[in-house]
Amino acid sequence: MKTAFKMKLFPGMKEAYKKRHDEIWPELAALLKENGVSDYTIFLDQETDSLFAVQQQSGTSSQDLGTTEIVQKWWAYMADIMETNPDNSPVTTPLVKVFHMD
Ligand code: RM4
Repeated sequence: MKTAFKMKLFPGMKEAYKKRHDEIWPELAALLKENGVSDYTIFLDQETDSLFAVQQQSGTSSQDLGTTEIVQKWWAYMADIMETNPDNSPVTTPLVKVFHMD
């Protein structure tokens, strides 16, 4: 199942965000894959600093893994450049699919 959600980057943090994701921790990538997350892409709207994430998930969403230590460390690592909740999880808004074409 393909799902999408948006997050919010702090202004001027595009390069930092991209660099950190270009260098995503192998253990985080492995955890995502082990939990059935694939084809996971994040786009940035440079006008609004909104981040749009799209993922293929078999059950668990990438955002459901916050009980794991590696995701908690990643969220803490990212918290200085994006909007987060008190637990460092990204502020996310689920997006509604309105069109799909294979
Ligand atoms: C994002 C955010 C998400 C995480 C991805 C890998 O910046 O932290 O929660 O799933 O990175």
